[in-house]
Amino acid sequence: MTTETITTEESTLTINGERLWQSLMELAKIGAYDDAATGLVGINRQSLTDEDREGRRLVMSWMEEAGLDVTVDQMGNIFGRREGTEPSAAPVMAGSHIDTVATAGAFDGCLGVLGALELVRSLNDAGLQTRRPLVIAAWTEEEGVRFGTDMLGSAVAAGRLSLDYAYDLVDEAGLRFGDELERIGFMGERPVRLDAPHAYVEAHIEQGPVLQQKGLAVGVVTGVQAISWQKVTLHGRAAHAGTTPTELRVDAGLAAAQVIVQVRAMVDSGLYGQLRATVGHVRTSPGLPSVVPDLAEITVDLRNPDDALMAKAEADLEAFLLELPHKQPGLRVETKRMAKTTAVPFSEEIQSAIATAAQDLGHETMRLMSGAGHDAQEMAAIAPTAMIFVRGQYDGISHNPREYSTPEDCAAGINVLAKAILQLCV
Ligand code: HGY
Ligand code: MN
Ligand code: MN
Repeated sequence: MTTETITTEESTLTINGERLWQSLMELAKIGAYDDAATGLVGINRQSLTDEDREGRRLVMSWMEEAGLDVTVDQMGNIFGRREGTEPSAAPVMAGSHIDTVATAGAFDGCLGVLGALELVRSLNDAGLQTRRPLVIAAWTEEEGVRFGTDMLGSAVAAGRLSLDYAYDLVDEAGLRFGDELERIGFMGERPVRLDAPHAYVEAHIEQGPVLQQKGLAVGVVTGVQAISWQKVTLHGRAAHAGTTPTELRVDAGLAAAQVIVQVRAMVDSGLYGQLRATVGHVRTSPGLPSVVPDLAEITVDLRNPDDALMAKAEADLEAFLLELPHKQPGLRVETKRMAKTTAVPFSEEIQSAIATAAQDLGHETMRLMSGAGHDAQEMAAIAPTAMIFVRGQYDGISHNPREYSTPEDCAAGINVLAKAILQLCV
């Protein structure tokens, strides 16, 4: 088949929505489990697990079938490169992640990686070549739920975090990131520090209710809000739940509950702008009905679009934690930073490339900020970057097996990605 180079920004390519959907459903089979809470099939493909290795191998085989030059870097980030007519030109990059939380749906991250792959497949079908090279990325440990720091692979590639920091992270079972990366065979040779691409565009399911409420299939993402994750460990004293007088108790479970109530009170106070807060992980020990817990381990996830108000929330939470031992003498409080990212604005230029692409394809869009963290926020540090959101159904629920977008909306979002990328590749 002859290849024709795409030379004008008016070029339009229609992706194969059916093939995209098939690939999404195929990848979703890896890590599938019966979710008791929803009665649906969920996905648990946490990073560097055997399931993740299987998913990685499948996506790499698809990249190779599409003729991409596939490389893996020192963080296990996977890259597929499609050469352009000008190999020395800085590439345009598109991608996301294929690792999932433990109770995931089929779209978070995967839509961005498989959507970029569908663009390549469609370029191949059309016999088209771009001037700039095109690179697809699948980033390691975007979710952060196994090793405790989110956007890990892209943060090291873009230079915010070090390889040593990442390698020494450990999971709940004490398994070290670097060892697990070695174990699954994805500690690649490619140096992890990325040369700045010409641009980076990430398509992602919105994971929130806004596009559905507005009746829009596609949104243009203006940036990402600040994220703060910390682990708080409360040390009390184990004692008999019946014989020990209340005034002699040092109840770690009570202290954990006080923190959970406090973070919601901070949100409701209105003193921290659009603060969002969740204590997602709670573990008490020994976890027995007749024993006052001597240990409680919780995680505190704070989100805020305003860095100054995030800092105020973190400082006020720290002050509250310091007060806890005065409420229960003998209580000891330990905190450990897990993740911290500032609010990140996306490139106006890339946002308008996306908005123009959507408009040319007849899609009405809106600009919205991302409530979730994404690899794009790391790439924004080294290249003009923005994101495309695809409407989610059921109030945009995500990090839950109910996460869903329609084949039509997925195709719409990836057609916009294709058009925006082609404009940027010229
Ligand atoms: O937590 C987040 O915002 C993202 O899903 N890692
Ligand atoms: Mn994601
Ligand atoms: Mn996620």
